[in-house]
Amino acid sequence: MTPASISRPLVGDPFPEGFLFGGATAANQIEGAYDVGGKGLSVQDVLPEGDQSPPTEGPTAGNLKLDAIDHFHRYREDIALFAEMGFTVYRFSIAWSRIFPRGDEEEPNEAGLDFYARVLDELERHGIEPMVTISHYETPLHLARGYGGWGSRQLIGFFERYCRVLFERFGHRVRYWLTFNEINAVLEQPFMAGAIETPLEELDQQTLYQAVHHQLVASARATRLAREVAPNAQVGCMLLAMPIYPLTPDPADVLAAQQAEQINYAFGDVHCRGYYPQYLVNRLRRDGVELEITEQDRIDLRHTVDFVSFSYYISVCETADPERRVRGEGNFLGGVPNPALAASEWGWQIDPVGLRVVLNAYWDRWQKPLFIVENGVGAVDTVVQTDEGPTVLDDDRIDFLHDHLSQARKAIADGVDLRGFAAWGCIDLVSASTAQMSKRYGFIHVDRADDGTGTMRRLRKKSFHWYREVIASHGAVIG
Ligand code: BGP
Repeated sequence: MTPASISRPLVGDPFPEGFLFGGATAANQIEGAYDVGGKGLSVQDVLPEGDQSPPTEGPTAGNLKLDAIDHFHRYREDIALFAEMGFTVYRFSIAWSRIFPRGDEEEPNEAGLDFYARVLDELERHGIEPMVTISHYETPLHLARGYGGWGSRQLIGFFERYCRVLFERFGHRVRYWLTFNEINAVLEQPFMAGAIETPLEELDQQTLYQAVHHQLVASARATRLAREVAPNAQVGCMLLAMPIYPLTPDPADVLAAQQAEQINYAFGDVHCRGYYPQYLVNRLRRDGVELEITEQDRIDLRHTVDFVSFSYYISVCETADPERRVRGEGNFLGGVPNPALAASEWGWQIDPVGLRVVLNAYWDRWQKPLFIVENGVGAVDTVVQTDEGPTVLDDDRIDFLHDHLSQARKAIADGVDLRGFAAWGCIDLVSASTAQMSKRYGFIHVDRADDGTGTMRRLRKKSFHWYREVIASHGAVIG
């Protein structure tokens, strides 16, 4: 990916030409049809409560992801709605277990490939640029239970085989590829993100960081492979971005925040620099972790990414004072709460300026084009009757997205090379952390409740019309 033009916009200018606006989803949160067309089980099919309770033996009634929002059968209708909003990019994931049902087969499942070929047909028909996440918290369950998940080096080979199939089949149709969704999340979510069934409290650092290493090598190998098989493809890493502020100006807090931040930076550093940063090497050594890194691993890691993509929802604080180090309520993404910020209904603190902080920090650090591939707010929505029919008057969601886009635009004016914005959960979907339907992010309402009832009818919310204007004006309506 070549650097953006040297003429950067000034504050108040519209988003740069070619800036992509759209939305993002993940297969396990929208498709449903969990056992249709030869699909195998993924780790999500045994997580009926997200990360709120341990995995079940097999799929159970009440796991909303099994049917999700039935996008598998309604993708045409959904993509037509995205097109109506004017999306120029749509990020979705390919379910690994649709392509390799167990994960360790030699040959792919053609029915699974056919589904995504049809999704791509539809996007092409509407002129929407696809962006594909290769692994979005949906490792085949067999790789978790038969191999110990990403703790096993063998997964690198299985992942590479899966990537080869994707690049060979779709490399000429898909320009933007993301390897692992929120790759740093494995540190907090070993099962969802790393297919490791041992609970975090019982998991030793050695196994955890070895799994991290395997994913980093797999990601680099995917990048290398893309260059061979699909030369027009651009491969990006995908990070969970979460700026960590010092809780107070006490230098001890500033240092604690910096050290906590490094743990997340390490993932981007490896992807962008091609080797482990010294601070991580030293820290692991201090903690008695001895990574098994082969010579070939080191060579593979040198295949650095073309761009950096990330999700952004919240910022958190850190302190050196153990008494004040109390995690906030927000599930999935913890951290010490910031006394200056309000929170969403799920306890996620809302910090638009933090997005500008992240954008500047990432750009300064890595000098790679950036892409915001997730941002939004999970909220309870109420369907109301209006003269134009039923809708959701989601002004809070509009304000949230407006304020974040506004900060993104300011970061561009600061000099950041930002290429696009994909709103998370552009259509209501099943939450990753809580597996609820009621935690809604979409511009499009889906009639399905937490108890699984509902018609699955799609409805345009007020934010649907707002986002259409944002895109039509190429962001000029953003203050
Ligand atoms: C990110 C995940 C997404 C998505 C989002 C919102 O961490 O990449 O899959 O779900 O968070 O989180 P939640 O669904 O828990 O509200």
